[in-house]
Amino acid sequence: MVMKGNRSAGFIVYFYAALSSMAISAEQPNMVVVLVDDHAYEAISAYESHLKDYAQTPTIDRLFHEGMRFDNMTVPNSICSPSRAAILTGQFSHVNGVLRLNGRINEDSPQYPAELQKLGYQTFLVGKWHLENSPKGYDKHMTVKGQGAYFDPQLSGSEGSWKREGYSTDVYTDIALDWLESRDRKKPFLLSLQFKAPHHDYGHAERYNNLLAGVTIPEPPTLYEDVRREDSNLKKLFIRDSAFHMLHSGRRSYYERHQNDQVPDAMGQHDAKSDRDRIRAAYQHQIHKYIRCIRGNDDNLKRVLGSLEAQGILDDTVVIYTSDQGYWLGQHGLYDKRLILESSVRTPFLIRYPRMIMPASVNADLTINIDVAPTLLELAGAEIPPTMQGRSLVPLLKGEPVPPNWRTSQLYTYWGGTPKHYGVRDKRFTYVESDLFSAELFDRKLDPQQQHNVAGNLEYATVLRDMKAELRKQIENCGIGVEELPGANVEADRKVIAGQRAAKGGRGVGEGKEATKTAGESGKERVGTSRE
Ligand SMILES: [Ca+2]
Repeated sequence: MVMKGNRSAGFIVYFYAALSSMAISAEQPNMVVVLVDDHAYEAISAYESHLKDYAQTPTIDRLFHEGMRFDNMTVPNSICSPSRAAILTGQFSHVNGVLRLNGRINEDSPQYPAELQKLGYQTFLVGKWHLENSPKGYDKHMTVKGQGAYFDPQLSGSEGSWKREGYSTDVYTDIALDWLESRDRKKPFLLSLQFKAPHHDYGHAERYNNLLAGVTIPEPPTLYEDVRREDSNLKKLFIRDSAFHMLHSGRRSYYERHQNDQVPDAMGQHDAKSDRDRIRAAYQHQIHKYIRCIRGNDDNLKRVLGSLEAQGILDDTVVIYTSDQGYWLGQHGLYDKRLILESSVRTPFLIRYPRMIMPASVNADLTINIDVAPTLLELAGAEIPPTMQGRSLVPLLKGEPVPPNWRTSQLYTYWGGTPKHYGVRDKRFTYVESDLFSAELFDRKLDPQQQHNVAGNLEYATVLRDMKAELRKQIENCGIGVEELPGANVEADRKVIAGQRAAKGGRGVGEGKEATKTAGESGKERVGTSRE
């Protein structure tokens, strides 16, 4: 489904005429994929959230004004390494093997940069990587270890080892621009530019020290929701065992972590005896620092677009800005991500490619970031490996109706900490199961802030039954064994599962596809030690 932006009918007729004459010319477009860390869609002004007048991102917005914004793009596992693996492989975590932080992609999983490289693309990667395996399919790559540092990052890779002075987002972009301007101009290219920003603790460039200083930034409607007293065990267990509440965490809360921060990011004046005021101050601290941080992402994207424009190749280049997940900016009193709930599971995705995409388009279909790899491969004219589980978004980019057999919900699985859980999200409902609590159901139409678990309400009995059936359908379609579901003992069951798979001849590989994949070993990843 595509809704057109505010454009006159005359312009649209002209635009389609122009499209038909241009569509053939760029057979192998260049690709710039800017993958950042923990950038909430609410903090991109093109998404028009309560923050739009404060978290201003004019260059990221440009990708929407001259391209397409995706409003229902989710991640299958809302944490860094698994989400990055899903983007690279086009596979769910249980197939590509990266269930938790610092995982290793299975050897037999395809990776889209390698497929592009086979087609003759020049490929370059710089920035945060956060997977155990080395980059594959890149002619040159320079990445930081783990999270990397916000300042003076240490990079290593195909070009040796570099210590660079400066703010990481600026440094990564400097390196990307050097490569962009010195590459072989006769070949198409893939540039993967991967910022650490705006990951906690939102380090920002000095030039933004005073951005919005003294300004009170709007709060999300659920900042003071007390999840300790609610009907959702998903939220309760999450704050009990993590640090990710502004004040009421089982481990050091946001407030405790930051109450002694220094200027220019000092915690503001507040009443230390009032829980509510501490939450207020913690949120204002977070959101100021976060906005100062993302401003650096935006101004560096501007440099990239400027270089493409100066080289005369901007319209021959697919430019994507996306994040490895969404992020809570005070919703439910939380920060961080990890749960199936909105703000965490939904990720921003904006794409500019005027040879195919109508300006200011909005897509609201159910998409998952495993769709990115098949999309890029189709755009390049490559064959999509049959073991990729995602679907190409090219028909949606063209503004065509959603293809037949498109997914009816998005599968979600999370193994990374308490509570392990899994579920499905469709256009209205979010349904979640866990071995630790009874199923939960959220009706996002009547309760867009997801404050109420309605699984126990009689009037939702039919919905609950249908969503349970939908989850079972996705589990079957996506080829995850019940023994593999989060909460099961994956390590112990791995051999059993592999044996069953071999006996059955494979696993399902995605919606509308035949089960052709032979048993891959899942649960192969190393359990990470990093906590974020
Ligand atoms: Ca992340």
